[in-house]
Amino acid sequence: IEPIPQRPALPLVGHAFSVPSGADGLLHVMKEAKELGPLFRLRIFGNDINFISGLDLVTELADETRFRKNVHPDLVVLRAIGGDGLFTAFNDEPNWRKAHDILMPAFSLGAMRGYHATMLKVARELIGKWDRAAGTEPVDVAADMTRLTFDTIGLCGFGFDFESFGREEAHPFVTSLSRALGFAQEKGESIPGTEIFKWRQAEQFRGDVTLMQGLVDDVIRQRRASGDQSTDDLLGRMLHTRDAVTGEPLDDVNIRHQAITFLIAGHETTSGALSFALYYLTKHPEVLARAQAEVDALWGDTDAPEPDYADIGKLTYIRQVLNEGLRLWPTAPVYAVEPLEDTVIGGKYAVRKGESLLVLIPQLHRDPAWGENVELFDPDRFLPEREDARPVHLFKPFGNGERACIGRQFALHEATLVLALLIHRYRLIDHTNYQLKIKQSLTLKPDEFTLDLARRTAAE
Ligand code: MNH
Repeated sequence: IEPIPQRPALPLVGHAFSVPSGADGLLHVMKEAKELGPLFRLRIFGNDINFISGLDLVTELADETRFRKNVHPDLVVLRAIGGDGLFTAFNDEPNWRKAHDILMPAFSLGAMRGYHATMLKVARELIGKWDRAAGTEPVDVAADMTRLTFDTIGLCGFGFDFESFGREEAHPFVTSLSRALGFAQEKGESIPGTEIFKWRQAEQFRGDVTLMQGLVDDVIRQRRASGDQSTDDLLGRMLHTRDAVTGEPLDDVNIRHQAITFLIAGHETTSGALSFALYYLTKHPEVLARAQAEVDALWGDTDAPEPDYADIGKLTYIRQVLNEGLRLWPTAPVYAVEPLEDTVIGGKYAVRKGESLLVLIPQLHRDPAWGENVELFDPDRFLPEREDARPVHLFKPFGNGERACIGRQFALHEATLVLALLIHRYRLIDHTNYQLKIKQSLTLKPDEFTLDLARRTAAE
């Protein structure tokens, strides 16, 4: 048995003062992982955090007979928003399995067929906005991707139109959410005990949570009042189906938690994934050209393509581009597991039952098993014929095991459709010679990334 690698720590504060806040904190721990290895420990005010980033350890930790999801301190803070909703539920809360079983059918590959037309409708609203901007003014990429993904989950999941493209500013839910996530993140990073000095922010946080809950309650009330009994979307399933095991439906408080969870989890990460993909396409003209060749082969140079459901499966290179973006910047950059019993990992490190083991996904995605030049954006890493050769746990943007992302197919269907439509229609003009700056508010996005657009002509 060997001690877990860590730098010398100061008394009481440990390593707290050497870790910068926000996205710089993520870059800092990525750099530490490069120097200290696939497992290292930070001590923050007496709390140990174990960072895992090597393929072998991630593979070992994927074994669900030995490890399960850990609701780490940042997620505990989020329970003030999502309660026992799927994302923030403790493993032993009965509502997790109940909701999981009730909602799974709404996320099958087949279910995507039902969402396709709605996803397309929202994509066309984005295109309407970008057409007006083309040649006139730059677009704020992440802000518009957030408009798109938020409206999409609102309509597909809840039959509710947030009308984000009709607003100058972000929807109030999105504004409250980003402030609340910022507060939650700061709380996780701050010196224990100093929260009491942040009463003003704490009050703001409570107000933001109240706004989000109020909005969700309105959406649920409207559906109930409509008398609509269908079970075609997330809300319909939650309101009108019963759990097969207990024969019970979800209770009202839990439906509210699930609804908030889906409105959040269903848009933030997909928005970031689309933004990173557009960033990398802008910086890699040869990749963009191949991607455009793929969409042109499907839709020609028509002004008004009519993508159908089956087209999405044919856009394999677009999917590779999205995957490669998620490799370099997995927009939900960590997930945590805990041992079911005291155990030894990596053959030599003792860890305790319930201890938080944080998988640092961006660093796993730079493991030497990816080959040389791991920083290079190269969608060919995801060529279909290379998929089988890749170790199963080398690519984990959607987490692990039964607590992995339920919305994965949804995110990929939506993102593939939208990315394909955008590059079919526009030239992406890097008018600021943008240098990637990562913004982190729990999820990752390129910060202040704007593009000038021009409509493509047949020759381009
Ligand atoms: Mn999603 C869990 C990443 C899109 C709904 N998601 C997770 C986890 C990761 C993740 C990682 C595991 C977290 C953990 O172990 O603590 N999710 C993503 C990424 C995208 C994404 C990178 C887009 C790209 N997620 C979506 C979409 C939805 C969604 C879209 C809904 C429509 N995700 C969830 C839910 C969970 C989750 C719900 C929690 C599942 C569970 O624990 O049962």
